[in-house]
Amino acid sequence: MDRNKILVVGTGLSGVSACDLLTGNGESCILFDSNDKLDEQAVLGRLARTEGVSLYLGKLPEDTLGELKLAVLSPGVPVDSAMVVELKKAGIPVIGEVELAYRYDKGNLIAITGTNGKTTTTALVGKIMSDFYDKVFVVGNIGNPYTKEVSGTGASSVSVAEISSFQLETIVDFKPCISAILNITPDHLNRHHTLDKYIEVKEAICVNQTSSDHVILNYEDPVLREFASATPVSVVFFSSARELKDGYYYKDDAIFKAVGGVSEHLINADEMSIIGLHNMENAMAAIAMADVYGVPMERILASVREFKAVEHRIEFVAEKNGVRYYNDSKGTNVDAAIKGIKAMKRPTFLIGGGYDKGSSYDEWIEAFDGKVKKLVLIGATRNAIAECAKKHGFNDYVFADSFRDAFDICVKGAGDGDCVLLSPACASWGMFENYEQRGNIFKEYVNSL
Ligand code: UMA
Repeated sequence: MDRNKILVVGTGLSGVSACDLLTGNGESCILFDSNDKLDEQAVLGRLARTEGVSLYLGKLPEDTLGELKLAVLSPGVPVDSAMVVELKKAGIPVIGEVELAYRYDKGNLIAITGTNGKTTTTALVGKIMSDFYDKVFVVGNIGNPYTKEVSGTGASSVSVAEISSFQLETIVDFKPCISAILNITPDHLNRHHTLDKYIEVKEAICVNQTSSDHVILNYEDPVLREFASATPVSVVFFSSARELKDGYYYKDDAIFKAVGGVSEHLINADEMSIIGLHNMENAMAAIAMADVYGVPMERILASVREFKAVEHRIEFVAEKNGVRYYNDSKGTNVDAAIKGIKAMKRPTFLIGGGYDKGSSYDEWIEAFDGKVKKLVLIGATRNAIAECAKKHGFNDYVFADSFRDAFDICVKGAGDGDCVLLSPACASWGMFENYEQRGNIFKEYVNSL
Protein backbone atom coordinates (compact mmCIF):
# COMPACT_ATOMS: atom_id res chain seq x y z
CA MET A 1 0.00 0.00 0.00
CA ASP A 2 1.22 3.52 -0.80
CA ARG A 3 1.92 5.73 2.15
CA ASN A 4 0.44 8.90 0.70
CA LYS A 5 -1.97 10.21 3.32
CA ILE A 6 -1.57 12.62 6.20
CA LEU A 7 -3.32 12.01 9.50
CA VAL A 8 -4.63 15.10 11.28
CA VAL A 9 -5.55 14.46 14.93
CA GLY A 10 -8.21 16.69 16.51
CA THR A 11 -11.10 18.51 14.86
CA GLY A 12 -10.91 21.71 16.92
CA LEU A 13 -9.57 25.00 15.53
CA SER A 14 -6.11 23.58 14.77
CA GLY A 15 -7.20 20.30 13.18
CA VAL A 16 -9.71 21.92 10.83
CA SER A 17 -7.23 24.58 9.66
CA ALA A 18 -4.40 22.03 9.27
CA CYS A 19 -6.67 19.81 7.17
CA ASP A 20 -7.70 22.77 4.97
CA LEU A 21 -4.06 23.79 4.45
CA LEU A 22 -3.13 20.26 3.44
CA THR A 23 -6.04 19.63 1.08
CA GLY A 24 -5.50 23.10 -0.39
CA ASN A 25 -2.01 21.92 -1.28
CA GLY A 26 -3.25 18.74 -2.94
CA GLU A 27 -2.72 16.35 -0.02
CA SER A 28 -5.12 13.58 1.04
CA CYS A 29 -6.05 13.63 4.71
CA ILE A 30 -7.39 11.30 7.32
CA LEU A 31 -9.03 13.56 9.88
CA PHE A 32 -9.51 11.95 13.27
CA ASP A 33 -11.01 12.94 16.61
CA SER A 34 -11.17 10.68 19.66
CA ASN A 35 -14.52 12.19 20.66
CA ASP A 36 -17.18 9.89 19.18
CA LYS A 37 -19.96 12.22 20.36
CA LEU A 38 -19.10 14.81 17.70
CA ASP A 39 -21.50 15.32 14.83
CA GLU A 40 -19.82 14.08 11.65
CA GLN A 41 -21.74 16.44 9.37
CA ALA A 42 -20.99 19.41 11.61
CA VAL A 43 -17.25 18.64 11.52
CA LEU A 44 -17.27 18.20 7.74
CA GLY A 45 -19.27 21.43 7.44
CA ARG A 46 -16.41 23.36 9.05
CA LEU A 47 -13.88 22.24 6.42
CA ALA A 48 -13.11 24.46 3.42
CA ARG A 49 -13.30 21.34 1.22
CA THR A 50 -14.13 17.70 1.89
CA GLU A 51 -12.64 16.09 -1.24
CA GLY A 52 -9.57 14.10 -0.24
CA VAL A 53 -10.68 13.90 3.41
CA SER A 54 -11.78 10.76 5.29
CA LEU A 55 -13.19 11.53 8.74
CA TYR A 56 -13.10 9.07 11.64
CA LEU A 57 -14.53 9.72 15.09
CA GLY A 58 -13.89 7.68 18.23
CA LYS A 59 -11.50 5.06 16.90
CA LEU A 60 -9.05 5.04 14.03
CA PRO A 61 -9.26 1.84 11.94
CA GLU A 62 -5.97 -0.06 12.37
CA ASP A 63 -5.30 -0.47 8.65
CA THR A 64 -5.07 3.32 8.20
CA LEU A 65 -1.60 3.32 9.78
CA GLY A 66 -0.14 1.66 6.68
CA GLU A 67 -1.40 4.54 4.50
CA LEU A 68 0.27 7.34 6.42
CA LYS A 69 3.34 9.36 5.49
CA LEU A 70 2.90 11.94 8.27
CA ALA A 71 0.78 12.68 11.34
CA VAL A 72 -0.14 16.22 12.47
CA LEU A 73 -1.29 16.70 16.07
CA SER A 74 -3.53 19.41 17.51
CA PRO A 75 -1.93 21.03 20.58
CA GLY A 76 -4.43 19.37 22.94
CA VAL A 77 -3.23 15.88 22.00
CA PRO A 78 -0.68 14.61 24.56
CA VAL A 79 2.52 13.37 22.90
CA ASP A 80 2.62 10.37 25.23
CA SER A 81 -0.93 9.25 24.40
CA ALA A 82 -1.34 5.63 23.26
CA MET A 83 -2.14 6.71 19.71
CA VAL A 84 0.96 8.86 19.31
CA VAL A 85 3.17 6.13 20.77
CA GLU A 86 1.70 3.72 18.22
CA LEU A 87 2.26 6.14 15.32
CA LYS A 88 5.89 6.60 16.31
CA LYS A 89 6.37 2.85 16.71
CA ALA A 90 5.08 2.41 13.16
CA GLY A 91 7.80 4.84 11.99
CA ILE A 92 5.38 7.61 11.01
CA PRO A 93 6.83 11.11 11.53
CA VAL A 94 4.71 13.04 14.05
CA ILE A 95 4.63 16.86 14.04
CA GLY A 96 2.36 19.51 15.50
CA GLU A 97 0.04 21.93 13.72
CA VAL A 98 2.49 24.79 14.33
CA GLU A 99 5.38 22.87 12.73
CA LEU A 100 3.15 22.12 9.72
CA ALA A 101 2.33 25.81 9.33
CA TYR A 102 6.00 26.78 9.66
CA ARG A 103 6.88 24.49 6.73
CA TYR A 104 4.51 26.51 4.53
CA ASP A 105 5.50 29.98 5.83
CA LYS A 106 7.25 31.94 3.06
CA GLY A 107 7.90 35.01 5.19
CA ASN A 108 9.38 36.05 8.51
CA LEU A 109 8.41 34.64 11.87
CA ILE A 110 8.41 36.18 15.35
CA ALA A 111 7.37 33.83 18.18
CA ILE A 112 6.45 34.44 21.79
CA THR A 113 6.14 32.01 24.67
CA GLY A 114 6.14 32.15 28.47
CA THR A 115 3.82 30.99 31.20
CA ASN A 116 2.05 34.34 31.44
CA GLY A 117 1.73 37.50 29.40
CA LYS A 118 2.13 35.84 26.03
CA THR A 119 -1.30 36.79 24.69
CA THR A 120 -0.90 40.46 25.65
CA THR A 121 2.66 40.56 24.28
CA THR A 122 1.66 38.82 21.05
CA ALA A 123 -1.27 41.19 20.57
CA LEU A 124 1.00 44.20 21.19
CA VAL A 125 3.76 42.99 18.84
CA GLY A 126 1.01 42.25 16.32
CA LYS A 127 -0.31 45.81 16.61
CA ILE A 128 3.14 47.42 16.32
CA MET A 129 3.98 45.33 13.25
CA SER A 130 0.56 45.81 11.56
CA ASP A 131 0.75 49.57 12.13
CA PHE A 132 4.07 49.62 10.25
CA TYR A 133 4.08 46.73 7.74
CA ASP A 134 1.46 45.72 5.16
CA LYS A 135 1.29 41.98 5.61
CA VAL A 136 1.17 40.86 9.24
CA PHE A 137 -0.52 37.73 10.64
CA VAL A 138 -1.16 37.32 14.36
CA VAL A 139 -1.48 33.59 14.94
CA GLY A 140 -1.17 30.60 17.27
CA ASN A 141 -2.37 30.03 20.81
CA ILE A 142 -3.99 33.48 20.78
CA GLY A 143 -6.93 31.69 19.13
CA ASN A 144 -6.07 31.93 15.43
CA PRO A 145 -4.35 28.78 14.13
CA TYR A 146 -1.07 29.42 12.30
CA THR A 147 -2.16 26.99 9.55
CA LYS A 148 -5.21 29.18 8.89
CA GLU A 149 -3.14 32.20 7.81
CA VAL A 150 0.05 30.73 6.40
CA SER A 151 -1.16 30.49 2.80
CA GLY A 152 -1.22 34.30 2.73
CA THR A 153 2.48 34.66 3.64
CA GLY A 154 5.12 35.97 1.21
CA ALA A 155 8.71 37.19 1.25
CA SER A 156 7.86 40.40 3.11
CA SER A 157 5.15 39.07 5.44
CA VAL A 158 5.55 38.79 9.21
CA SER A 159 3.82 36.09 11.24
CA VAL A 160 3.60 37.01 14.92
CA ALA A 161 2.90 33.77 16.78
CA GLU A 162 1.87 33.06 20.35
CA ILE A 163 3.24 29.61 21.05
CA SER A 164 2.20 27.41 24.00
CA SER A 165 4.21 24.64 25.61
CA PHE A 166 1.79 22.16 24.03
CA GLN A 167 2.71 23.50 20.60
CA LEU A 168 6.44 23.49 21.31
CA GLU A 169 6.43 19.78 22.14
CA THR A 170 5.92 18.89 18.49
CA ILE A 171 8.17 21.27 16.58
CA VAL A 172 11.03 20.02 14.41
CA ASP A 173 12.38 22.77 12.13
CA PHE A 174 10.34 25.69 13.56
CA LYS A 175 12.74 28.66 13.66
CA PRO A 176 11.68 32.25 14.38
CA CYS A 177 14.10 35.08 13.55
CA ILE A 178 13.13 36.65 16.89
CA SER A 179 11.70 34.73 19.82
CA ALA A 180 10.77 35.71 23.36
CA ILE A 181 10.42 33.72 26.57
CA LEU A 182 8.66 36.03 29.03
CA ASN A 183 8.80 33.94 32.21
CA ILE A 184 8.62 30.32 33.32
CA THR A 185 6.61 29.28 36.38
CA PRO A 186 4.90 25.92 37.00
CA ASP A 187 1.89 25.27 34.73
CA HIS A 188 0.41 22.33 32.81
CA LEU A 189 2.27 19.85 35.00
CA ASN A 190 -0.36 17.17 34.39
CA ARG A 191 0.66 17.25 30.72
CA HIS A 192 4.43 17.75 31.00
CA HIS A 193 4.78 15.80 34.31
CA THR A 194 7.82 17.65 35.70
CA LEU A 195 8.88 21.30 35.92
CA ASP A 196 12.19 20.41 34.25
CA LYS A 197 10.35 18.98 31.26
CA TYR A 198 8.10 22.07 31.08
CA ILE A 199 11.16 24.36 31.16
CA GLU A 200 12.86 22.30 28.46
CA VAL A 201 9.77 22.53 26.26
CA LYS A 202 9.49 26.32 26.70
CA GLU A 203 13.18 26.84 25.91
CA ALA A 204 12.70 24.83 22.71
CA ILE A 205 11.22 27.96 21.10
CA CYS A 206 14.79 28.88 20.15
CA VAL A 207 16.27 25.42 19.69
CA ASN A 208 16.79 25.97 15.93
CA GLN A 209 17.86 29.63 16.19
CA THR A 210 21.51 30.58 15.66
CA SER A 211 23.73 33.48 16.72
CA SER A 212 22.32 35.62 13.91
CA ASP A 213 18.83 35.28 15.44
CA HIS A 214 17.58 36.90 18.66
CA VAL A 215 15.83 35.72 21.79
CA ILE A 216 14.28 38.23 24.20
CA LEU A 217 14.53 37.05 27.82
CA ASN A 218 13.37 38.26 31.24
CA TYR A 219 16.49 39.04 33.28
CA GLU A 220 14.53 38.70 36.53
CA ASP A 221 13.58 35.09 35.84
CA PRO A 222 16.34 32.90 37.33
CA VAL A 223 15.65 30.02 34.93
CA LEU A 224 15.92 32.31 31.91
CA ARG A 225 19.00 34.13 33.16
CA GLU A 226 20.75 30.76 33.44
CA PHE A 227 19.47 29.76 30.02
CA ALA A 228 20.93 32.96 28.54
CA SER A 229 24.46 31.88 29.29
CA ALA A 230 23.88 28.47 27.68
CA THR A 231 22.17 29.41 24.41
CA PRO A 232 24.13 30.31 21.25
CA VAL A 233 21.31 32.66 20.19
CA SER A 234 21.87 36.45 20.59
CA VAL A 235 20.18 37.37 23.86
CA VAL A 236 18.38 40.66 24.54
CA PHE A 237 17.30 41.16 28.15
CA PHE A 238 14.53 43.17 29.77
CA SER A 239 14.19 43.84 33.49
CA SER A 240 11.43 45.27 35.67
CA ALA A 241 13.68 45.42 38.73
CA ARG A 242 17.07 46.89 37.83
CA GLU A 243 18.92 49.15 35.43
CA LEU A 244 20.61 47.10 32.72
CA LYS A 245 23.73 48.21 30.84
CA ASP A 246 22.34 46.66 27.69
CA GLY A 247 18.66 45.95 27.17
CA TYR A 248 15.32 47.41 28.21
CA TYR A 249 14.41 48.20 31.81
CA TYR A 250 11.66 49.71 33.92
CA LYS A 251 12.53 52.36 36.50
CA ASP A 252 10.73 55.31 38.09
CA ASP A 253 7.46 54.47 36.26
CA ALA A 254 9.08 54.52 32.82
CA ILE A 255 10.69 52.21 30.27
CA PHE A 256 14.28 52.84 29.18
CA LYS A 257 16.59 51.34 26.57
CA ALA A 258 20.28 50.98 27.38
CA VAL A 259 23.14 50.43 24.94
CA GLY A 260 26.65 50.04 26.36
CA GLY A 261 25.62 51.73 29.62
CA VAL A 262 23.99 54.72 27.90
CA SER A 263 20.26 54.94 28.66
CA GLU A 264 17.48 56.50 26.63
CA HIS A 265 14.02 57.19 28.09
CA LEU A 266 11.33 55.57 25.90
CA ILE A 267 7.88 55.87 27.47
CA ASN A 268 6.16 56.56 30.81
CA ALA A 269 3.77 54.04 32.36
CA ASP A 270 0.96 56.60 32.39
CA GLU A 271 1.17 56.97 28.59
CA MET A 272 -0.03 53.34 28.28
CA SER A 273 -3.49 51.93 28.97
CA ILE A 274 -2.17 48.55 30.19
CA ILE A 275 -1.48 48.51 33.95
CA GLY A 276 0.62 46.53 36.43
CA LEU A 277 4.29 45.60 36.58
CA HIS A 278 3.69 42.37 34.63
CA ASN A 279 2.32 44.50 31.77
CA MET A 280 5.43 46.70 31.83
CA GLU A 281 7.38 43.47 31.26
CA ASN A 282 5.09 42.56 28.37
CA ALA A 283 5.53 46.03 26.90
CA MET A 284 9.33 45.86 27.19
CA ALA A 285 9.41 42.45 25.51
CA ALA A 286 7.19 43.72 22.68
CA ILE A 287 9.23 46.92 22.22
CA ALA A 288 12.44 44.85 22.19
CA MET A 289 11.12 42.47 19.53
CA ALA A 290 9.93 45.26 17.22
CA ASP A 291 13.13 47.27 17.78
CA VAL A 292 15.36 44.30 16.94
CA TYR A 293 13.20 43.62 13.87
CA GLY A 294 13.84 47.17 12.66
CA VAL A 295 10.66 49.16 13.27
CA PRO A 296 11.59 52.83 13.98
CA MET A 297 11.31 53.56 17.72
CA GLU A 298 8.92 56.49 17.37
CA ARG A 299 6.52 54.26 15.42
CA ILE A 300 6.81 51.49 18.03
CA LEU A 301 6.01 53.91 20.87
CA ALA A 302 3.04 55.41 19.00
CA SER A 303 1.53 51.91 18.70
CA VAL A 304 2.25 51.10 22.36
CA ARG A 305 0.42 54.30 23.40
CA GLU A 306 -2.66 53.25 21.41
CA PHE A 307 -2.72 49.63 22.58
CA LYS A 308 -5.71 48.53 24.71
CA ALA A 309 -5.66 45.65 27.22
CA VAL A 310 -6.64 42.18 26.12
CA GLU A 311 -10.14 40.89 26.98
CA HIS A 312 -10.47 38.55 30.02
CA ARG A 313 -7.17 39.73 31.56
CA ILE A 314 -7.94 41.74 34.73
CA GLU A 315 -10.69 43.35 32.66
CA PHE A 316 -12.90 45.88 34.44
CA VAL A 317 -16.51 44.93 33.63
CA ALA A 318 -18.76 47.38 35.52
CA GLU A 319 -19.58 48.95 38.87
CA LYS A 320 -22.97 47.92 40.28
CA ASN A 321 -24.31 49.17 43.64
CA GLY A 322 -20.83 50.32 44.65
CA VAL A 323 -19.21 46.94 43.82
CA ARG A 324 -16.58 46.79 41.08
CA TYR A 325 -16.55 43.60 38.97
CA TYR A 326 -13.35 42.31 37.30
CA ASN A 327 -13.08 39.50 34.76
CA ASP A 328 -9.72 37.73 34.94
CA SER A 329 -10.90 34.48 33.38
CA LYS A 330 -7.50 34.28 31.72
CA GLY A 331 -6.03 33.73 35.19
CA THR A 332 -5.85 30.02 34.35
CA ASN A 333 -2.83 29.25 36.52
CA VAL A 334 -1.50 30.25 39.92
CA ASP A 335 1.02 32.78 38.67
CA ALA A 336 -1.54 34.60 36.51
CA ALA A 337 -4.09 34.57 39.34
CA ILE A 338 -1.52 36.09 41.72
CA LYS A 339 -1.25 39.04 39.32
CA GLY A 340 -5.06 39.26 39.33
CA ILE A 341 -5.41 39.50 43.11
CA LYS A 342 -2.38 41.81 43.41
CA ALA A 343 -4.03 44.28 41.02
CA MET A 344 -7.13 44.60 43.28
CA LYS A 345 -7.24 47.73 45.42
CA ARG A 346 -10.36 46.83 47.50
CA PRO A 347 -11.67 43.99 49.72
CA THR A 348 -12.37 41.18 47.28
CA PHE A 349 -14.87 38.39 46.71
CA LEU A 350 -12.80 35.97 44.68
CA ILE A 351 -14.17 33.18 42.46
CA GLY A 352 -11.58 30.40 42.06
CA GLY A 353 -11.23 26.76 41.04
CA GLY A 354 -11.80 24.73 37.90
CA TYR A 355 -9.99 22.06 35.92
CA ASP A 356 -7.24 20.15 37.75
CA LYS A 357 -3.80 20.63 36.21
CA GLY A 358 -2.02 19.27 39.27
CA SER A 359 -0.87 22.71 40.44
CA SER A 360 -0.06 23.70 44.01
CA TYR A 361 -2.01 26.69 45.31
CA ASP A 362 0.22 27.80 48.20
CA GLU A 363 1.67 30.92 46.59
CA TRP A 364 -1.76 32.05 45.41
CA ILE A 365 -3.29 31.78 48.90
CA GLU A 366 -0.25 33.59 50.35
CA ALA A 367 -0.77 36.41 47.84
CA PHE A 368 -4.27 37.07 49.25
CA ASP A 369 -2.51 39.31 51.76
CA GLY A 370 -5.63 40.05 53.84
CA LYS A 371 -7.46 41.33 50.75
CA VAL A 372 -9.80 38.39 50.12
CA LYS A 373 -13.05 38.68 52.09
CA LYS A 374 -14.50 35.47 50.70
CA LEU A 375 -13.09 32.82 48.40
CA VAL A 376 -15.89 31.15 46.44
CA LEU A 377 -14.79 27.79 45.06
CA ILE A 378 -16.02 25.89 42.01
CA GLY A 379 -14.91 22.94 39.88
CA ALA A 380 -12.74 19.87 40.27
CA THR A 381 -10.04 21.66 42.27
CA ARG A 382 -12.28 23.15 44.96
CA ASN A 383 -11.39 20.60 47.65
CA ALA A 384 -7.67 20.84 46.96
CA ILE A 385 -7.80 24.64 47.13
CA ALA A 386 -9.86 24.55 50.35
CA GLU A 387 -7.32 22.18 51.96
CA CYS A 388 -4.49 24.46 50.92
CA ALA A 389 -6.33 27.55 52.23
CA LYS A 390 -6.90 25.87 55.62
CA LYS A 391 -3.22 24.94 55.79
CA HIS A 392 -2.39 28.65 55.43
CA GLY A 393 -4.96 29.64 58.08
CA PHE A 394 -7.39 31.08 55.53
CA ASN A 395 -10.89 29.82 56.38
CA ASP A 396 -13.15 32.33 54.63
CA TYR A 397 -13.98 30.03 51.76
CA VAL A 398 -17.27 28.56 50.60
CA PHE A 399 -18.20 25.93 48.00
CA ALA A 400 -20.58 26.83 45.19
CA ASP A 401 -22.57 24.24 43.26
CA SER A 402 -22.32 26.00 39.94
CA PHE A 403 -20.77 29.06 38.33
CA ARG A 404 -24.10 30.89 38.66
CA ASP A 405 -24.27 29.92 42.33
CA ALA A 406 -20.71 31.26 42.84
CA PHE A 407 -21.63 34.55 41.22
CA ASP A 408 -24.81 34.89 43.30
CA ILE A 409 -22.88 34.25 46.54
CA CYS A 410 -20.55 37.13 45.60
CA VAL A 411 -23.38 39.51 44.70
CA LYS A 412 -25.17 38.76 47.98
CA GLY A 413 -22.04 39.18 50.09
CA ALA A 414 -20.29 42.13 48.47
CA GLY A 415 -21.11 45.65 49.67
CA ASP A 416 -20.25 49.23 48.80
CA GLY A 417 -16.47 49.58 48.33
CA ASP A 418 -15.83 45.84 47.66
CA CYS A 419 -14.94 44.16 44.41
CA VAL A 420 -15.75 40.81 42.84
CA LEU A 421 -12.95 39.13 40.91
CA LEU A 422 -13.17 36.07 38.68
CA SER A 423 -9.56 34.85 38.67
CA PRO A 424 -9.77 31.09 39.10
CA ALA A 425 -6.07 29.99 39.03
CA CYS A 426 -7.35 27.02 37.02
CA ALA A 427 -8.27 26.20 33.44
CA SER A 428 -11.93 26.29 32.51
CA TRP A 429 -12.11 22.84 30.90
CA GLY A 430 -14.75 20.52 32.34
CA MET A 431 -17.18 23.36 33.08
CA PHE A 432 -16.72 25.55 30.00
CA GLU A 433 -15.40 25.21 26.47
CA ASN A 434 -12.59 27.66 27.17
CA TYR A 435 -11.66 30.64 29.34
CA GLU A 436 -13.29 33.05 26.88
CA GLN A 437 -16.66 31.39 27.40
CA ARG A 438 -16.17 31.48 31.19
CA GLY A 439 -15.30 35.19 31.04
CA ASN A 440 -18.16 36.04 28.70
CA ILE A 441 -20.72 34.31 30.93
CA PHE A 442 -19.33 36.20 33.93
CA LYS A 443 -19.69 39.49 32.04
CA GLU A 444 -23.27 38.61 31.04
CA TYR A 445 -24.13 37.96 34.71
CA VAL A 446 -22.60 41.29 35.73
CA ASN A 447 -24.29 43.28 32.98
CA SER A 448 -27.69 41.79 33.77
CA LEU A 449 -27.54 42.92 37.42
N1 UMA B 1 -8.58 15.49 20.82
C1 UMA B 1 -8.32 14.23 20.29
N2 UMA B 1 -7.41 13.43 20.94
C2 UMA B 1 -6.77 13.84 22.07
C3 UMA B 1 -7.02 15.13 22.57
C4 UMA B 1 -7.93 15.92 21.91
O1 UMA B 1 -8.90 13.82 19.29
O2 UMA B 1 -5.95 13.08 22.59
C5 UMA B 1 -9.56 16.35 20.13
C6 UMA B 1 -10.70 16.81 21.01
O3 UMA B 1 -11.73 15.85 21.09
C7 UMA B 1 -11.14 18.09 20.32
C8 UMA B 1 -9.88 18.58 19.61
O4 UMA B 1 -8.90 17.54 19.73
O5 UMA B 1 -12.15 17.87 19.36
C9 UMA B 1 -9.39 19.83 20.29
O6 UMA B 1 -8.08 20.15 19.92
P1 UMA B 1 -7.23 21.16 20.83
O7 UMA B 1 -7.47 20.85 22.27
O8 UMA B 1 -5.83 21.14 20.37
O9 UMA B 1 -7.94 22.58 20.59
P2 UMA B 1 -7.99 23.56 19.34
O10 UMA B 1 -9.41 23.96 19.16
O11 UMA B 1 -7.28 23.05 18.17
O12 UMA B 1 -7.25 24.83 19.99
C10 UMA B 1 -5.83 24.85 20.08
C11 UMA B 1 -5.40 25.41 21.43
N3 UMA B 1 -5.95 24.57 22.50
C12 UMA B 1 -5.15 23.92 23.37
O13 UMA B 1 -3.95 24.00 23.36
C13 UMA B 1 -5.82 23.07 24.42
C14 UMA B 1 -5.89 26.84 21.58
O14 UMA B 1 -5.33 27.39 22.78
C15 UMA B 1 -5.38 27.68 20.41
O15 UMA B 1 -5.93 28.97 20.49
C16 UMA B 1 -5.76 27.03 19.09
O16 UMA B 1 -5.29 25.67 19.05
C17 UMA B 1 -5.16 27.76 17.88
O17 UMA B 1 -3.76 27.67 17.86
C18 UMA B 1 -6.23 27.56 23.89
C19 UMA B 1 -5.59 27.04 25.17
O18 UMA B 1 -6.32 26.78 26.11
C20 UMA B 1 -6.51 29.05 24.10
N4 UMA B 1 -4.26 26.90 25.25
C21 UMA B 1 -3.56 26.50 26.45
C22 UMA B 1 -3.24 27.71 27.33
O19 UMA B 1 -3.16 28.82 26.80
O20 UMA B 1 -3.02 27.50 28.54
C23 UMA B 1 -2.25 25.81 26.07
